[in-house]
Amino acid sequence: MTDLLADTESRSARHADPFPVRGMDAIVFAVGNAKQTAHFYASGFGMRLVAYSGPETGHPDRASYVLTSGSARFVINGPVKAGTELGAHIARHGDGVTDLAIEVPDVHTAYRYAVEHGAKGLEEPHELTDEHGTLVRAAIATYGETRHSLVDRSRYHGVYAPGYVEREPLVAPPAKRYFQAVDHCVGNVELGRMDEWVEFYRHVMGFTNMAEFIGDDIATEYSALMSKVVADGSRKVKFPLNEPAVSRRKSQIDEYLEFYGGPGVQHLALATNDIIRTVDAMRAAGVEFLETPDSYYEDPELKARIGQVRVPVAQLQARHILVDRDEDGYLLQIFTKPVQDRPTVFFELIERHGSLGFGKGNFKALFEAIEREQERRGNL
Ligand code: TYF
Ligand code: FE
Repeated sequence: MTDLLADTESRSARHADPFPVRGMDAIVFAVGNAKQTAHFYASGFGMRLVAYSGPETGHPDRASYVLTSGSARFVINGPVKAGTELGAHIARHGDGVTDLAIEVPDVHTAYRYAVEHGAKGLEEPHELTDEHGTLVRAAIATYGETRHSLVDRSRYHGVYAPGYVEREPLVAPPAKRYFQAVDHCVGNVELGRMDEWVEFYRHVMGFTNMAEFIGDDIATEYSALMSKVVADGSRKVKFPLNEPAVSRRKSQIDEYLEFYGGPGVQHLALATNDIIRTVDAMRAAGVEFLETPDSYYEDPELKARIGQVRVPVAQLQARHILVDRDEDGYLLQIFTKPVQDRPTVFFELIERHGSLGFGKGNFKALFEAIEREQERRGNL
């Protein structure tokens, strides 16, 4: 009996998550013109503007717009005067992502664990309080000038955070949201540094490797990049990491690193449960997607590989939606073109039906589509 208990205890200790997370809290963007970017995510991505902070609310240096779609939250920050650090960040990188904020049950414990395991602390745990409750925050550094804020909002009931006011939508949100969650957030790091960053997430946050990766073989054949995926114990937070691979062509990751001025967030995947409707709505609103040649859909191999999916292949083909199947199920996915003039940040829409992967079967078609765009820009 005692033995059995001891055994159960050691087993649960072994399986205890060293860094429990609740999910992504927010994707924080730094942009030159927050008002116009907020409009883009409202009109193009169907997001609802819910909160605002800026000069009118006691922040003379910046404007911040908070938009949501289901559990996904974007915070758009832009400078409102000359000479700010935010403005200098934008001068260095262009518009981009500054913070992949993670919601945790206990900020103090998470921050201490991360710093003790080698993270650089950027903000010690601190409380922010207003009439809606208390929010706890801290922040650690990750690749490039990107950070992970750690946020506990379990005792906060306001619309976003102290210092923000509720704000009515700019554009009437669509009757049905276009996406309901952030599926994964991808970082680009320098040549030869991917494994260091995988180790960083393993040590600092207790994340583990997921099965999907792009190794040397695929890299030299067609992708010009290598990739590994780390995730928290519950798989709610998934961070693929890319590095350029040496190949005959200039890697899309090198193009990113050159135009962003260093490592940073490359793409954000948004989970939808109706990719057909979402792509139609976003395209109608002017969002541009990568194109996939008809040969992808006409390949007899495709039908054999994917089997039966919820819509006829013709409907996917008409919209350039990609499809992949693995042992757990299938997924539908599509990629936008970069959402700013620099070839840096882009989005993915993903509709999962069992598959936990990232579209391994589509890597070739996807990377060919990305390279066609790179060539059009004169960067190949
Ligand atoms: O997140 C992923 O792994 C997929 C595939 O530069 C991918 O979306 C990987 C690397 C890349 C673009 C897409
Ligand atoms: Fe992805």
